Amino acid sequence: LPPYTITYFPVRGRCSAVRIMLSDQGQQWKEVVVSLDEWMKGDLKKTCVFGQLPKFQDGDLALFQSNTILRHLGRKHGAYGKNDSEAALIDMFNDGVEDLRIKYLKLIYQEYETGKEAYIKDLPNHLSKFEAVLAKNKSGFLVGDSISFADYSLFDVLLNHQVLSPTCLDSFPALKGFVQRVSSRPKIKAFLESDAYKSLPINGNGKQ
Ligand code: 0HH
Repeated sequence: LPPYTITYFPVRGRCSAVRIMLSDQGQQWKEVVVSLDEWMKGDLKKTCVFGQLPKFQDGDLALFQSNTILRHLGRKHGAYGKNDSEAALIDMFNDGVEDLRIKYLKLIYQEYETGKEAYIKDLPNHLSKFEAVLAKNKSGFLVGDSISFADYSLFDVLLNHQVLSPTCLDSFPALKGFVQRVSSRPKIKAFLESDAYKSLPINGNGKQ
């Protein structure tokens, strides 16, 4: 029986990096898919610490907050740096990815029609920061010489942005190389090619 359970809506959304990470780490997990109708009944919401999904269960431990889930898996599976300094830098980059993710979600859910053009125009200002980090760290990862939960989150956000704007990485060779390398890790490649991944929309409102 897999020790992990993800309870979430039928989207990639805030679980995509978690699922990519679990796949790459060779883990199995159970999915509990919550329809919008089911959610609207309100019973599940009442049991969620912040009234939101995803929920992640590791045996008896129930976690909310997608970045908390990533950190927990980082600790358990050796994807949180090799010392406190690396862990702090990984936290920093993950928070940077979260800032970009929030901007992206605001565009998708609040101002897609009116804001897309300006968003894409401003995007290099954000991508260039991650480009500089990856260009400097020759290992190909954000921090140190092995993959961390922040890499999985950056990877997921970059995949979403390539759907939003297919050419957005063209002037960022380090980011392009990063996406290519992470995509071709065998377990990630298999997951990205699976129906479990492909059948889910990125977002809940049909925009991407
Ligand atoms: N900071 C939290 C985290 O990182 C944010 C969680 C959050 O925003 O975990 N949860 C949202 C769902 S994520 C939530 O629970 C966005 C996906 C929306 C999919 C909608 C359903 C589509 C069905 C096809 N929202 C519900 C709520 O707040 O009541």
